[in-house]
Amino acid sequence: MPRALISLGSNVGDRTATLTQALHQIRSHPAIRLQRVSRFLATRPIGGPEGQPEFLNAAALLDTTLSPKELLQQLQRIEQQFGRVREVRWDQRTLDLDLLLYDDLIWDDLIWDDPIGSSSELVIPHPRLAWRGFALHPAAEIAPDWRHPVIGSTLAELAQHLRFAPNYLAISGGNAKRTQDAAVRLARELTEPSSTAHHFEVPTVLLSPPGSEPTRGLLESDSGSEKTDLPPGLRSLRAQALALRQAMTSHWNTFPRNTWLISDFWLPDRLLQFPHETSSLLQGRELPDPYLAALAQVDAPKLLIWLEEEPRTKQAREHHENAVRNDLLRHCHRGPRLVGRVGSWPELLVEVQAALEAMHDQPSD
Ligand code: PH2
Ligand code: MG
Ligand code: MG
Repeated sequence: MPRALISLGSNVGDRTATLTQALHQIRSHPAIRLQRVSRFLATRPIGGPEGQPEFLNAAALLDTTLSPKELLQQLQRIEQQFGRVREVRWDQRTLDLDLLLYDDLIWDDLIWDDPIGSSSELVIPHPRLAWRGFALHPAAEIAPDWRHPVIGSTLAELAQHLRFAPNYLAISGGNAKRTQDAAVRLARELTEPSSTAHHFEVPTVLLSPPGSEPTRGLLESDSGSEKTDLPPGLRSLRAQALALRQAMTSHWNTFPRNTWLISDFWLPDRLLQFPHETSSLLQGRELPDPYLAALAQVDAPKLLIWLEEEPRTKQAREHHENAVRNDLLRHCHRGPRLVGRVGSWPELLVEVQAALEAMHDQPSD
């Protein structure tokens, strides 16, 4: 029987009673068997209008013969019974029930070319699960070994990542001008006190000017121990890894741990400039060990911002460069990824702000 993982949230009225009654409703559905329920976790409201009350969040593990779409409809029916009205995005609510995972299904209307009617909000896995502590921690409590089908890590590993990865945000966009713009704008707008409910200190932004070799000095100073017959892509990757590592060290020697470091590049993207060396990736093989070792020199970003061209058509996804990018992603990133559409800046800013807030304070038990 298929299994599903759902999240529950409430921040209006008697939250404990609401979650308890909602679980009772779920349990009494003939096609659902409720297997496990997490503890109820009090969480700070993330995103949406200011001044909302605190949330109570939980997760539940089910067996069900309902399809994902049928299950979503059931969840929405229960939300309505508790007087849920959808007007403002991320507004306070009596009850929110979200479908997080359904077996190892990857369901995205863009991939399936199915608009899924009015329920186009059905994207599985839930696109924000991996960076939202209020959803991930209860989920990892009851299903630690469930492997996220897109990211490839278990929920326990993702929860660890969220707790312990340093506050480093990398931007990948396949185009240096674009990622640089995004890094500069993000740093500016995130630190602007008036523009955000939550004020972020983002004191370090690492920029790699288009066409420049930001790590030349390091490459030379390292050349004594570096074999010169190494493939150029590997040399370049190693050099940039060293530079990034040095920048990270100096950032966290200078600033508190909760400040963010942003880079306008994602280290593995460097390999896109060396298509001959990376052709093995496209054939579905593993990235060779020396490359993995170079990448392992630096901490993974806590969040990867993944800029994509508009429109995200099937053809664009299958385009050669995207294919290599997607291969790199599969091989090199085991953390959350926020997909941003190039050219829709306000939406991206709102998403990133909410994501940073959601990652900011993690329960430590
Ligand atoms: N849900 C949201 C937005 N923000 N914040 C908390 N703490 N808990 C939630 O469940 C929640 C939220 C959108 O569904
Ligand atoms: Mg929700
Ligand atoms: Mg919802």
